Amino acid sequence: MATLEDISNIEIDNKPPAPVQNINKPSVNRWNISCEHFRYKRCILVLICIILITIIITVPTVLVHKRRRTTTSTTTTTATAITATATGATIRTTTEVPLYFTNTTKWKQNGITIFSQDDYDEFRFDLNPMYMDNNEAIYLGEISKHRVIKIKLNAMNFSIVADANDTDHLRAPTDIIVDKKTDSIIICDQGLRQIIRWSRKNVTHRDIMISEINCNGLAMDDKGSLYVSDWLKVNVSHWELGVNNKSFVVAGGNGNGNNFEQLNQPHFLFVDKDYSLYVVDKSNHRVMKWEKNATKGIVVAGGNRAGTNLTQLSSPSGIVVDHLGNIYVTDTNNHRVMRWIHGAREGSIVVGGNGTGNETNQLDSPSDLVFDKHGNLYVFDTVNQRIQKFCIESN
Ligand SMILES: *[C@@H]1O[C@H](CO)[C@@H](O)[C@H](O)[C@H]1NC(C)=O
Ligand SMILES: *[C@@H]1O[C@H](CO)[C@@H](O)[C@H](O)[C@H]1NC(C)=O
Ligand SMILES: *[C@@H]1O[C@H](CO)[C@@H](O)[C@H](O)[C@H]1NC(C)=O
Ligand SMILES: *[C@@H]1O[C@H](CO)[C@@H](O)[C@H](O)[C@H]1NC(C)=O
Ligand SMILES: *[C@@H]1O[C@H](CO)[C@@H](O)[C@H](O)[C@H]1NC(C)=O
Ligand SMILES: *[C@@H]1O[C@H](CO)[C@@H](O)[C@H](O)[C@H]1NC(C)=O
Ligand SMILES: *[C@@H]1O[C@H](CO)[C@@H](O)[C@H](O)[C@H]1NC(C)=O
Ligand SMILES: *[C@@H]1O[C@H](CO)[C@@H](O)[C@H](O)[C@H]1NC(C)=O
Ligand SMILES: *[C@@H]1O[C@H](CO)[C@@H](O)[C@H](O)[C@H]1NC(C)=O
Ligand SMILES: CC(=O)N[C@H]1CO[C@H](CO)[C@@H](O)[C@@H]1O
Repeated sequence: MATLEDISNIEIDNKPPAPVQNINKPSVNRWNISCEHFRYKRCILVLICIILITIIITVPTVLVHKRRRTTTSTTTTTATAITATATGATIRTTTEVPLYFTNTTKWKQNGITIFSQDDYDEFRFDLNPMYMDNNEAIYLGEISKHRVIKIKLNAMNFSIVADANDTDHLRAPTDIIVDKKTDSIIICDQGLRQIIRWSRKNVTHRDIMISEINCNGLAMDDKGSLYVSDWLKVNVSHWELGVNNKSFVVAGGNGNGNNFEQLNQPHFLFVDKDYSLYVVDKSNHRVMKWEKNATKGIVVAGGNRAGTNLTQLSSPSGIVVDHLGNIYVTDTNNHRVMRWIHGAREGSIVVGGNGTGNETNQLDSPSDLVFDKHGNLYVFDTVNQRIQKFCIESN
């Protein structure tokens, strides 16, 4: 039996029949390109440490009251900054978001391909979902391959965590979450109309958590409650599993439409620390925010029909919301990633927006997005069948 150790070390031989592939393609060099800011940041950290040590050594000897006060304030500020960086990715809702993003954080416009699905020989348009796990690996749901693969961020290898050529167990994973408490992957299995929990310790151990649901997207809050978007019922339901299996509608549920209490193709979801739910309302080309217990949503991005203006989105899919309430959304049919500052009437382009194509500054129908703890952005670039990494440039 495969254990967690096996999976995380990618010990292929000990796993049940799961094809593991190594990508030995030219991307080896690209993979090893680290973002320059890392080195820069590290240098700054080292400098700060040196300064701190110097200060600590100097302060007791120089007993000038005023100077000591200045030193104290410097130390406090630095310590806060370091803490913020260290705890950057601890608040976990749908995905991990660094806490130090500002209204003007920028990313390099040219992406690095860290993974590509070279083995496909036909055109596919799967809005594959991603999940960032502990900044060490990205889980990618491959919808038409009926499986979830784990891509390690520091190596060229990737492993298939939940293989499902056996379509009795997994068919079309449209969204994924890693649940650390139970050490499992929770998969929205649209093909089999269920939410399943797949153990990472024992890959043959699976539980059906919710059945008969036409799930599109998934989110989990810090209490472990699940939120599931249902494209057919056009609602998002909230589930407290294990306790009483109680569920209730938290968004939509009023049929297809574009009123504030309606949705049209609810897709990916995000829950923030106040339990506000962000729903990518795909066919309304907008993002809705449903505050806890709200009976209708608020348009927080798009909502001006499909189009390419900065006030518009066109069939958006992926979403991440940072601690400022700024929204990052993949504007799929505009081939770009947008940021909508909290309360803004229009968005700004984060990356892409240079037409369709496979150049490094282009995207072609991006589906999902995730960030690592350094703030680097990863986008699943659907038609190009690759994951692009965009290094953070400035904060
Ligand atoms: C799953 O399907 C792929 C492609 O059809 C094949 O290469 C692979 O060997 C299959 N794996 C298993 C375990 O059957
Ligand atoms: C970021 O933008 C929001 C909305 O415009 C504003 O309220 C906030 O003060 C800005 N934050 C900073 C640090 O500029
Ligand atoms: C990839 O995996 C192979 C065997 O599974 C191993 O020999 C190799 O060192 C791994 N490469 C990296 C970069 O981890
Ligand atoms: C793994 O899970 C399967 C199915 O639940 C079970 O039959 C098997 O005993 C488990 N193996 C281990 C080592 O726990
Ligand atoms: C909740 O649902 C799960 C899966 O259907 C089931 O195994 C469990 O017994 C249920 N628990 C309660 C309290 O109904
Ligand atoms: C909302 O979705 C759930 C799960 O699919 C379903 O059971 C329920 O009937 C729906 N409710 C409404 C009001 O649409
Ligand atoms: C939301 O509703 C629940 C019961 O449905 C209630 O216990 C809770 O206090 C409400 N929260 C707010 C913020 O109104
Ligand atoms: C897009 O913006 C331009 C310039 O601001 C404006 O002329 C045009 O009407 C806008 N289009 C739509 C569909 O809003
Ligand atoms: C990029 O697109 C061009 C034009 O469509 C094509 O010729 C080329 O093979 C593509 N490159 C890759 C790496 O797919
Ligand atoms: C809209 C637009 O032109 N976006 C970007 C295209 O790519 C270059 C870099 O190659 C960026 O500078 C643009 O902002």
